[in-house]
Amino acid sequence: MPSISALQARQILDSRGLPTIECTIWLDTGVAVTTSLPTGTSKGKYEAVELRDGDATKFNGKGVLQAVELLNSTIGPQLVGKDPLNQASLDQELLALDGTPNKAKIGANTLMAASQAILKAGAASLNQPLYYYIQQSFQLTPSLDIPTCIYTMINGGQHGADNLDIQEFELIPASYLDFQASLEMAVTLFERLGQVLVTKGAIHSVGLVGGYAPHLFNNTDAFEIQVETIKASPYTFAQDVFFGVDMAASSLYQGGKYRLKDKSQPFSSTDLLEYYKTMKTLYHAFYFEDPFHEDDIASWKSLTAEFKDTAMIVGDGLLATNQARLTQAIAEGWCNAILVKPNEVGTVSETLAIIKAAKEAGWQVVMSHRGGETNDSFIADFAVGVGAEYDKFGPPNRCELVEKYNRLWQIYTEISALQAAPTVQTADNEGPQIP
Ligand code: 2PG
Ligand code: MG
Repeated sequence: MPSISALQARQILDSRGLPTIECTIWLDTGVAVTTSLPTGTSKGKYEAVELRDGDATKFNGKGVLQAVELLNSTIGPQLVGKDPLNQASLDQELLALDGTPNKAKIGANTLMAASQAILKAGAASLNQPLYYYIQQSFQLTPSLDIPTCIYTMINGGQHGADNLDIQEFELIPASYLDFQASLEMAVTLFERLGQVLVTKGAIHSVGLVGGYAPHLFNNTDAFEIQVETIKASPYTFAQDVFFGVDMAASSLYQGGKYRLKDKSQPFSSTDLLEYYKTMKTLYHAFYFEDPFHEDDIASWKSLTAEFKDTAMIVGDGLLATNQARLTQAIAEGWCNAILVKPNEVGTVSETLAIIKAAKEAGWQVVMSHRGGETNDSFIADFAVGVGAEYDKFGPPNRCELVEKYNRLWQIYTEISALQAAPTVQTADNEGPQIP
C-alpha cells in the first residue's frame, strides 16, 4: 500500500488577497496531491482558532508562516511512512499535537491543511475520485447525488459594498431541477439580474464573495428586484425558484436589538421573527441562515418551532461546525439544519462526526465555502461524498467559486454516466470508470 513520503506547505493568497495555506503530500509512488484552505470573513466566536502570525510588518499581521513552519518541520516528518488510508488515526495524531478543544495551540488551519491533504492522498493512493473515496470510506450516504445548490445572488453586510444589511440573498432551485438545469437557471438569472440593476441605475459592483453589491435603498428593494428579474425570465417564481437569506445576524446586533435599514427603529427579536414570517409569505423564502445572534438562543428556538418543517433554520455562526454546540442544539431544538465549514473544525474526522450526528438527528446538511476562497474544489467532492443535501458555494461567478460548480458538473456527468450505463469496476477497485 502506498505511504506518505513527504509533505510541503507554503503560504498563498486567498480570493481576498489574504494569506492562507497550501499543502502538498507526496506518496512513495511519486503521486502528489495538493490542497489549500479557505478562510472566513464573518467569523463566529465559537469557531476553532485560526493561527495567524500577528506580525504587523507582514501582511498586516495576517501571515500564516507559523502554520507553514509547523506543517513543514513537525507535522510533515511525523506523517512520513504512514498509510494515508488511516485517516482516523492520523487525525488523532494531529489532534494530539494540539491538545486543546478549540485548536488554540497550533490552529485549526494548520491541522486541516494536513488532514485535508491526507484525505486527498488516500483517494489518490487508490486511484479513486475524491468524492467516491469519501463515500466508500466513511459510509455517510448510500448514494451519490449532487446536493441542491444554494446560489448567492446579492451580497450585503460584511460581504457587501454598499447599504444592504442582509449578508447573502440566496436563490434556491426547486428540487425537480437537476444540477445542470439548476446551474443554467442560476447563471441565466445572475446575468439578467445584473442587467436589471444597470437599468435601474443601481450601479453595481460585486461584493467580497462575488455576488452583486448594488446601490439599493434597503433589503426589500433587493427582494423586489430579484422577483422582477425572475418574472421577466423563462422561469416561474415560487415554482422553479425560491429565496433564502444568510442574515449573519450577529453582525446586526447592537445593545440587544437588530439594526436593519428596512425600519428606522431597531428590531426586537420578536419584530425580527415577524419580519421572517413576512419574508416567508411574500418572498417564498424557506432558507434562513443565522437569523438571530449566536447567543439569542430563545429566538432561534421560537423561529424553529414557528416554522417547524416548512423552512430551513440553518446554524452557521450559531454552531460554528462545533460538536458540543451541535449536540446542545439538537437536544434543545435550536434549529433544524447545519452549515458545515470544514475549516472551522480542524480535522476531516471531526467534520465527518459532526455530519453524522446532524444526519442522525434528521437535520439537513449544507456544505459551505468561506468568504476567502481558493481554487481548490475539495469542498465539492466533500459535499457529494458525505451526501450533503445542500451546498452553498456563492454566486456562479469568479474563478474560485465557479471552480466548485465546474467540479460538481464534472461529478454530475460521471454519476449520470454511471447510472445510465453501469460499468464494471477494475480489479484494483479504482472506483467509477467513465465510458
Ligand atoms: C457565510 C460564509 C460563506 P464567511 O457566512 O456563510 O458565504 O462566509 O466566510 O463570512 O463565514
Ligand atoms: Mg453564514
